[in-house]
Formats: sequence, structure tokens, C-alpha cells
Amino acid sequence: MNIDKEQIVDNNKQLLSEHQSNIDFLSSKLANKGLDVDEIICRIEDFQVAIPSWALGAGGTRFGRFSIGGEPGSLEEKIEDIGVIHALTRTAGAVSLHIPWDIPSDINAIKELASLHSIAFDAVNSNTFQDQVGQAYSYKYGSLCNVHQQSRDLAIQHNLDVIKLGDQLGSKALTVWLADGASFPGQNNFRKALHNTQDSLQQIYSAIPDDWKLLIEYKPYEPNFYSTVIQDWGTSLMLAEGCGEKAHTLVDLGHHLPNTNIEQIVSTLLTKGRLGGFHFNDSKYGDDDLTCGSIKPYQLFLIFNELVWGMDQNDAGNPPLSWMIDASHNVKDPIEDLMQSLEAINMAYAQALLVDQKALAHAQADSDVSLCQEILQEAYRTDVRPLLTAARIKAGGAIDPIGIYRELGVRQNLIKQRGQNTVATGL
Ligand code: PSV
Ligand code: MN
Ligand code: MN
Repeated sequence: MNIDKEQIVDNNKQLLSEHQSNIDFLSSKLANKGLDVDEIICRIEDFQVAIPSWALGAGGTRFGRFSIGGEPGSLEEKIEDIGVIHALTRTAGAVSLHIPWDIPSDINAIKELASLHSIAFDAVNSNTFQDQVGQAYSYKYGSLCNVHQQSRDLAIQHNLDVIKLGDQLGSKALTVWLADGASFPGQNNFRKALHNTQDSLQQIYSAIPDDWKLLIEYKPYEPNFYSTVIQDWGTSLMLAEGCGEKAHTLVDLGHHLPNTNIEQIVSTLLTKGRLGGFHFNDSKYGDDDLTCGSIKPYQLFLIFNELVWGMDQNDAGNPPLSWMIDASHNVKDPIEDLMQSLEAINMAYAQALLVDQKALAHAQADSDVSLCQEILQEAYRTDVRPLLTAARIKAGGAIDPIGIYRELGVRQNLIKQRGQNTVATGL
């Protein structure tokens, strides 16, 4: 379903005067602090986050799955759904495809459709955690780490095919997430598994085009419950360094044991110039893939604070990052959920842009711990939503994306078109 620009403008009219008083109030407050409000709004407007092609349907759990209705049954429909999100928020100008779930039947046609919605192709994701029908050698006991060369070769070849496809689409990165590991002590020889993984990644890396990145994800557990080959950022970093300068670590926020200090990991990776990008989500226990900012918004802010300081203001030479959401929707409308995530990510970014870094550096030099906290929390406690709204209006988006989505009955229309008991392709 396409959303008309006129519908957005019309809906905005009813909300404009309230927004104007909110932004006037905030702008004068920020200007008094010496902040350049227009510049901040431009930065927010430029910031785009890719939507994963696997997040547009109801994911479910191993205990069951409940259809949301109107879920996309093809890549074309997924792009149309992202088109809705982007039209309303103007912050989701890219899609991250999972292969082979989302192999386009006609590359030029899909590129045309995506460009119609102003959507670019971000990182492509390979899948060696499932066997495909008729697959000659299984990944049951691992893919890039497998003790059998035939399984490893198959997984390597799959990644090479994904790079080729991504190249045709205009992607500039390959994301590798491996389910490889062991569920029981003794199942794997750790050193051999790591060695095989490094060797396989090097072979994949040799096909990475010069203007691409290889993004290596880590995850402490699941689906294996005893050990995961790439279990943490250190292992990912080591493997990236073992490949070459185009290889980087990808931080999926849900892939940490509870209470891990993710912002410190981000800072360390930046220092090494090896931070590749993010999979944004939120988590209470582990990899819960919840809406960004729904559980730990302060952590999200602290991560962005490291990014703003570490990239914009004290460039450590880290290449530009890939920004993606990686979430799963069991009980919420995925389109609404993704819009909530985008809002939370942008809020954290905007709050980080407000941090008085000079004052913070002074307070740190004076070891004035209370003042350090005051400075961070002053930014975090600012209601930055009017800045986000101003950026959306400037870019042609909606003042209230979820409000208009509901008012226009988008989900109901999708259910009419696609049916009630739908299953999104891929999951
Ligand atoms: C599994 O944990 C996972 O959520 C990883 O984060 C990947 O990025 C994603 O699936 C898609 O393969
Ligand atoms: Mn991920
Ligand atoms: Mn995950």
C-alpha cells in the first residue's frame, strides 16, 4: 500500500501548531546552551537505519506463532512495507536482505521498486544456520567451523554467492552470523573449530570487493547452549583482524550476557577502527530481539554518546558504520514496532548530540564524578522528540507516524490485500 504525500501533509496540519510550540520551547532552551539546533535537526534527518527483510512478519517462538495478518509473502511486499515505514518516518531508507530467504527473481525489477520507495540495499546476510532443501552436506554440526571440508566449502560458496548477489543490488557489506558451536562439552575441539572458522572467513574475505565490508557478528549462546564459536566481541575482532582491513565486528545489542557494558565494547572497537555496525534491538535476558529502547533506553543513549564522541568529535579512523535493526515481533504489528524502534534510536542519537562534551572532559579531568553524571543525564533527560518531529517534517514525513498509520487503516488494508492468516517469507 502506497502512502500519498498529500495524506501526510493533511494529517500533519492538525498537529502542526502543537509541534510548533514544542519545538520553539526546546529550540530556545538549546540555543541558550549554545547548541546549533538547525545543525542537530539536519544530522537527525540524514541518519538512516536499514530494516531487515526478516522483521516484517510475526516471528513467533518455538512454542508457537500467531499471525499478525497482512504479512508480506514476497520480497516485493516486504519492500512495500518498508516503503510505508520510510514514507512516514523518513529514517528507514534501506533494507538488509537475508539470502536465500529473499532472493529476488528479477534484480532490475526489485531495484526499480526499491528506488521508487527511496530504499537502498544495505548489508546482505548469509544463512548457513539452516539446511536448504536438497543440500548435499549438512550444517547440523556447524558451517564455517565444520569438521568436514565439504560442509565448510558449501558454506563458503554460499557466502560467495551472496556477495555476488549483493554486488548486483548495490549492497556494500556482507554480514555473517554463525550458529556454529556445540551443545555439549567435548562435542567440538575449540581450537580446531576456531581455526576452521578463521580459514573459511579468510576465503570469504578474499571475494569481498574493495569498497565493501565484511561484518562479523558474535553471540554468546543459542542455538547452541554450551559454546558458540564466535561467542564475543574479542573473538569477532580477532577473526576480523585475521582477515584484513575490510573486516569488522558487528555489535548486535541483544547478543550479550545480562549487564554487559556494551558502550565500553563500542568504544574499544572504535579505538581499534574495527567497529562495523549495529543490529539494534533490546533485550531483558538474552537476544530477546525486543523493540529498541523498550527495556534499556539509557544504555542506547550511552552507546550513542560513545559514537558521537568517538566518531564525530574524535575520529579514530573507523570507517562509516552500518546501521540496522534486528528484531522479532511476536505480539505487535511489526510496522508499528519498527517505527517505535526507529524513534528510540533517533532519540538516543539526538540526546547524544546534546551532551556538552567539553564540560564533560573538564569534569573528567577534575575527577568531578557527580558533575560527569549531571552532564550526561542533562542530555538524556531532555525531551528531544520535537527535534525528531522537525527532522521528519523537513524530510516530508509524518508528525505522528503511528497515529496516521492507524488513521489510514494500513494494516486493515494489508489484511484485505494479503489475507488474515499470512506467514512472512523466510521465517
Ligand atoms: C540470530 O540470533 C539472529 O538474530 C542474528 O542476530 C542474525 O543477525 C539474525 O538472526 C539474522 O540471521
Ligand atoms: Mn543480529
Ligand atoms: Mn540475534
